[in-house]
Amino acid sequence: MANEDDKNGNGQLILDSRTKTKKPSMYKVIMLNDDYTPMEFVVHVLQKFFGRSADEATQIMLNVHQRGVGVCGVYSFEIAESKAQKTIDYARKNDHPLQLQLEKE
Ligand code: TYC
Repeated sequence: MANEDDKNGNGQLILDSRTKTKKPSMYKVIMLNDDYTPMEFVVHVLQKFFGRSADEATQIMLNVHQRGVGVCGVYSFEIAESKAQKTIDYARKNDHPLQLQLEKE
């Protein structure tokens, strides 16, 4: 709370220069390759849960397929966790083993 010590001669509030505001950490949602999830399903979830266009989703899916991992997107922790969990739940409901992980930036 501000008190008289926090004000200058004109009664204006002086903000403490030591007061630090930290930006929230960002998290990558990483998608892992597997041998069973169909390519079309991966493209579909990248569009449905990560707002990717058909072209972007196809490119990300092919990267994961060829290199083993790929980035679906970067979000605050809560959003990243929610998107990863919804995607995994949806994959399980459709009997696919698709796996995702969070990685702090
Ligand atoms: N490797 C899978 C296949 O050949 C496709 C795939 C791509 C699966 C990306 C998972 O995260 C993944 N059907």
